[in-house]
Amino acid sequence: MSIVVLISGRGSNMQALLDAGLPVSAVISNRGAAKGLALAAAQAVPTSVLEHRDYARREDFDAALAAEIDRFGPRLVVLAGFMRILSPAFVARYAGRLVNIHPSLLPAFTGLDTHRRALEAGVKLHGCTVHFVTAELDHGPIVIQAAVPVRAGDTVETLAARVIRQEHVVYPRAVRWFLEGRLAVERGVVRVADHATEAQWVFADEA
Ligand code: NHR
Ligand code: GAR
Repeated sequence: MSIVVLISGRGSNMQALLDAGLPVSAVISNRGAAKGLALAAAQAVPTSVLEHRDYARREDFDAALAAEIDRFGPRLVVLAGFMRILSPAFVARYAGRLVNIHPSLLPAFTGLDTHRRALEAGVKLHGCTVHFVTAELDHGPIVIQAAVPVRAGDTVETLAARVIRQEHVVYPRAVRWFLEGRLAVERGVVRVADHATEAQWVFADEA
């Protein structure tokens, strides 16, 4: 009943999952330089690195990644700041047990550089979304969202800092729901069984 976490960088979402006591059996990065690897190792979590540049084709990388994940037999695969688009074959292999956290209120601002684009668009609410991963980038069923205000004078850095605090709130909650077997997807809509106290949304009107 474990999870494998895929990272590319800092690993603060990975850390939030560990801090929540969730059963992380391995952390895998596509970049040997990812800071999160050292964080995981310091907590005795097994780590591995598969440099995507070592693979000629995207499908070759994805096949090697799947083989590495499967060594740990996880119930759920969690993308936490993982920056490689995954092929349809990879997504199909983990259908219904692969989740991502995206730094925007989807379906707005799919893709990269979300905070800059949100500021340029002048939106007044921004946030993050945990979603099941499907072959279409950032379009899978939505598990939970957190909204934060966009404040006058915000920069990419101040806005990103406000959003990531909420990422660390909603991602552990979503993963725990999954492991408790409480998530159901019906016609693309995710519902949580028996969540009298925990909502599928967060508003955070704070610094
Ligand atoms: N794969 C699929 N099939 N579907 C999704 O929804 C995915 C996915 C892989 C990653 C995370 C994601 C995000 O939350 C994610 C969702 C990377 C890129 C990207 O363009 C886009 C979205 C996301 C992650 N990556 C470039 C690539 O060529 C590389 C960029 C880089 O290395 O810095 O893969 O936004
Ligand atoms: C997070 O903000 C996450 O939502 C975002 O990258 C950051 C990773 O931080 N993910 C993406 O942009 C995916 N394309 P972390 O490494 O500290 O968790």
